[in-house]
Amino acid sequence: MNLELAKKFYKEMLLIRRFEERSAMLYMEQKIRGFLHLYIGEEANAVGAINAIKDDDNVVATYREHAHAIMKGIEPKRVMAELFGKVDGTSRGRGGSMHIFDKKRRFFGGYAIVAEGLPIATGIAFADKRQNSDRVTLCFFGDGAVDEGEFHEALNLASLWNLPVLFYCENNQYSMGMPLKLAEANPDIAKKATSYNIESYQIDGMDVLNVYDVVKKSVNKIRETKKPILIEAITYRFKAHSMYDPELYRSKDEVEEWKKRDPLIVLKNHLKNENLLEKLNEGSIEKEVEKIIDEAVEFAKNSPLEPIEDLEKFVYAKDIK
Ligand SMILES: Cc1ncc(C[n+]2csc(CCOP(=O)(O)OP(=O)(O)O)c2C)c(N)n1
Ligand SMILES: [Mg+2]
Repeated sequence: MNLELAKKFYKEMLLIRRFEERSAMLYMEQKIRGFLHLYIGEEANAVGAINAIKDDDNVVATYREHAHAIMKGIEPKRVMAELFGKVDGTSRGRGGSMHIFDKKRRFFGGYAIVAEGLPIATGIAFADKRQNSDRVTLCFFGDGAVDEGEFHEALNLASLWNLPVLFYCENNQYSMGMPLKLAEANPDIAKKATSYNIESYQIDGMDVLNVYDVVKKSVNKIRETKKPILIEAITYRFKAHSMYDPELYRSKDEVEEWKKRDPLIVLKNHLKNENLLEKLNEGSIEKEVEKIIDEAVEFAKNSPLEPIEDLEKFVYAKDIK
């Protein structure tokens, strides 16, 4: 195992965990308003997958996207400012939690509509292909998106036109309160790719090292062949769907069972098995992470609201640099 990489992944997963926990607290204090969907439990996916692509590659995500934005290189303080609705946020505070976007970092959203990112990712890959670029588009979506026509349309066109997209399904087994097995005639999502002549893999989405390896190989292959691949990562969200969900559709025992496979624990177990756990320095990583989160919150609190006279700016593309 590469110890430096494992340490990096641990720190990044912890950063996301603490970012989300703090966001929930700030939501209760009404510093953050609107919708808020937490990624706690699913960290291995954004961390493993985005570490396996290049800076210049594209990422498209869902409304549960704080982690993906941070992993794509957007500073946590700018993501936090967006959650606060402040002008230093990535979308000047106009989008909030579900609409993080950063063209320079090639982070193309943040979408409130289920499955909205899939056709957009396909379109971005189409543009890259026409410009003879080497980029790959990594498109995250939930198991709920598979119920939508957009999933099937996007997969069909990406395959037909040989587009460089990695479709990455974060199968946390629920779409709000709807269990996957009650929504899909065939809940095997990876298998659905076969109908579109797309290669696919079902993987353990709680193991960051595994996610990193499979995505790395898949992205290399996509760059070479220009054909899409689909990955279905089996994962779990430890918290409610959003801040308004009383979680009546699953038992506490089920949640506790999944917590035994917390991605932070899974990674620590890998280190333990190789007698490397004491080299992790958990305490100092925790302190470093705490500092980043404190600074992000301070920055967001101090950032102003957008002045009212700017309201008509950035409505049309001509205002966007
Ligand atoms: C087209 C559309 N239909 C319904 C909704 C309401 N809705 C918001 S989140 C959600 C669940 C989606 O679940 P999934 O894709 O599995 O993502 P997860 O929340 O589990 O990450 C639904 C149905 C929506 N936003 N868009
Ligand atoms: Mg889901």
